[in-house]
Amino acid sequence: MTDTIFHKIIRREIPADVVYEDAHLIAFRDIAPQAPVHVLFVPKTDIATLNDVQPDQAQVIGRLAVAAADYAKAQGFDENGYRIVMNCNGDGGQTVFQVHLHLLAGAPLGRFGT
Ligand code: IU
Repeated sequence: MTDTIFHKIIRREIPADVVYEDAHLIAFRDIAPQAPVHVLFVPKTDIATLNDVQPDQAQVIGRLAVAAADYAKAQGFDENGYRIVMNCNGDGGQTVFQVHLHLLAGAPLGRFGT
């Protein structure tokens, strides 16, 4: 397993603007927000990319999605909407190799793909 900046945030060795944490995951504001609200949901289980998720780890990813939706709902974004994104490897734009989910909200978001 490669130690990443997100592992250091999970261990509270470096600061982050944490908005939610439980036994399974941590959520904190992205340092370079791409929307008015940009929060990262990171599991405490070591998984580098979506490619590495094993069948018995499906719940790890499911928890990220549920936590992101719960946060979005609590912040009042459920009606207008929001986006969740998971980047994978180089072409997907992944830069930190501990799997994570982006929540983007707070404004109409542009289309994406290129
Ligand atoms: P990506 O999906 O791996 O590209 O997302 C990594 C995100 O982590 C990216 O949006 C960075 O701005 C963000 N980030 C951060 O919030 N704090 C950090 O210390 C570092 C990256 I390094």
